[in-house]
Amino acid sequence: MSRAAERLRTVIHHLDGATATIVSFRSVERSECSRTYSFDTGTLTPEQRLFYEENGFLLIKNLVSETDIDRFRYTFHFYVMNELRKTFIDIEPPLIQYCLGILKYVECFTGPNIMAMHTMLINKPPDAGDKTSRHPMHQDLHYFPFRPTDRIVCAWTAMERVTRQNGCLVVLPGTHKGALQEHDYPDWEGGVNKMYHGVRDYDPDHPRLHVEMEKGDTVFFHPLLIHGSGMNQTQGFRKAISCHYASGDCYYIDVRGTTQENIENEVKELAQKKYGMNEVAFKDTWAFRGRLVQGERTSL
Ligand SMILES: O=C(O)CCC(=O)C(=O)O
Repeated sequence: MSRAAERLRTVIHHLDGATATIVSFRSVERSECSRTYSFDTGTLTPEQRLFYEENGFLLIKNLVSETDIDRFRYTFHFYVMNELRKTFIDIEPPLIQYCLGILKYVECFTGPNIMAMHTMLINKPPDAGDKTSRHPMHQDLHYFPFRPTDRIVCAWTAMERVTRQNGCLVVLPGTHKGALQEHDYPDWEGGVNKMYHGVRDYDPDHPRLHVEMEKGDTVFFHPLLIHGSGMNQTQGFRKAISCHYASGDCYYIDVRGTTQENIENEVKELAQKKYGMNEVAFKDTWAFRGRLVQGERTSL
């Protein structure tokens, strides 16, 4: 057996051993020695699991069909047109269909009980020359008042060919093994987007990868993975659809006094301004959006 194959076998054996020792998800996060980022459900190959364990992301080619993507795209277009005319249209059903369609993969990261916490159709505009179409390097966990970290995953699907030219995702492989870092608005000339916080300090020499994708390709990534996206230098809107999932066994935490306090305050301010909600808690803004999509929920 080659050294690489032997190493793969050892790591997978270790991962599955660790998975078998899981008593509850809470105990996994508290016990560093049994930390694992994926489950053996039979969907991912050992190589794919190992890749995710080591890099914090995994690209699955051609996961969402062209027909489905075109349907999401059409609904989005219809939604925007109706928004302009101030007519209400429910965009939820197609987005939920997206969330439901990829659960076989999602459960490899969350386990069998799955909540869809946040679904987005990301319509990245052509850059107007001020570089505001960039998304600063960040960790998604900054926005989440729930844990454990390793049972949260983002799925991000390209709705068209996504390249460096139109602002593909950029990831720093392996950074999911680090801690949640301080985030704030980047010191960029030109301008920044509301709530687009970035990691204050990260190693500028850390290897970075531009994740170029074809329509329907989907990348799954860990909430501590440092990632962002570049400028859209084309004339078109670059479209992607994404969903953040969490295990139904995740639980809310109080982020007061942590690095997440700044985003909590900003979200509360927005809820006050936009909806006149004075007493809304950060976790309520998530509880309101989260939906059970498979299995059971215990506390989210
Ligand atoms: O779609 C993009 O440009 C970036 C998305 C992203 O980083 C996120 O949603 O966390």
